[in-house]
Amino acid sequence: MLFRQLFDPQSSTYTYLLADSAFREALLIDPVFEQARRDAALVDELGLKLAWTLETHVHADHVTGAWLLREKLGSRIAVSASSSAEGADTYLKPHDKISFGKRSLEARSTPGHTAGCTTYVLDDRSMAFTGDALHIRGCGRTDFQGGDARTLFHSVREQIFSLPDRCLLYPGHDYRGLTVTSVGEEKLFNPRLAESIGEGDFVGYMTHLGLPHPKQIDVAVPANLRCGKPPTVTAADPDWAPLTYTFAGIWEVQPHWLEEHLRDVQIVDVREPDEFNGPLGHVPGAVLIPLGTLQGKSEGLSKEEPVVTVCRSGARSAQATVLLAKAGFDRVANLSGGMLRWRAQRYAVEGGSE
Ligand SMILES: N[C@@H](CCC(=O)N[C@@H](CS)C(=O)NCC(=O)O)C(=O)O
Ligand SMILES: [Fe+2]
Repeated sequence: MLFRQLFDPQSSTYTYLLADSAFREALLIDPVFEQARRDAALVDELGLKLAWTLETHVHADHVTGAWLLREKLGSRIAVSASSSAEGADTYLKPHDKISFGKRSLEARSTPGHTAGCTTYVLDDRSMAFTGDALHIRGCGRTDFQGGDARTLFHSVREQIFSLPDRCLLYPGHDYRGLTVTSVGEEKLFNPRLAESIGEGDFVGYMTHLGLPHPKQIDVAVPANLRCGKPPTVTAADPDWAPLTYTFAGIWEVQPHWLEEHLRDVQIVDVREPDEFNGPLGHVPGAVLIPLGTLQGKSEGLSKEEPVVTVCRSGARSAQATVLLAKAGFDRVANLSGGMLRWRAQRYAVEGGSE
């Protein structure tokens, strides 16, 4: 099985990619709207087909990427039947299974943080994805969205602590940078829910958490009740060129497109002068602005025309797209493979040697 733990720093949310490596079929648990491009690029680069997105619950702090990923990749959306969300493809009931290749996850109902919370347990019970029912040495709050401390206490004790001690637990969030725990560990050390702690103590603890509401709650809950479908807009990818988005977070343009559109864009070569005038030559019409001087010199560029950045291999110019985006250029892409690929594919150059 292929497994990746992904993180959204804005909301401290974990998204999990699971795939059957032989069948190349994948699912994502709790994707985040703003990270959907990143997730789609990873799925693509790993040669996977995204079959499902699964939600552990209707989130109050971020918008799910489920709808956007279905638009991009044709994945199907699974949510709990008790979630009240509209627009999903499957509504899961307790103990339903979601398959990916020959592997599967079992949906266990673990309400308490919200009324529709679900924990997903891998077929061999080696891993479980608890959402906000159980965090590492903590748990989700119980003060909104049908939350209830007594209900959460029973969910954790009966549905999660009944798994083998060695079962690894992956939470929906961690606010301290911790990544994984296990059933055995939480039974001993969870300060709210360890086996030595009683139901009354837990309820007292949860009643006095005193947390402010999540900043995004008024946007996130209505959006998540539509599985992340925006009220009006559609997925707005840049359309000035057939760009690809890499998992590293960079928009790229292919050499064959640039060759046909040399006059429609500003080409910025970010190598050093001796490389620009050296044996590889440069793309016809390119202007030289070495990466180290780009921040000061980008005023000379127009924001009306898209910018394509170029370097030897595509690494420095990828960084240049980030700097230009920060400077307010909203149509910027990196030349994929840089001058090395440009030359290998025998496109025209100025200067350089054969
Ligand atoms: N400051 C965060 C708060 C996030 C929050 O309340 N998270 C929920 C999960 S959706 C929770 O249960 N937090 C538990 C905790 O912070 O201990 C925000 O504004 O988004
Ligand atoms: Fe939550």
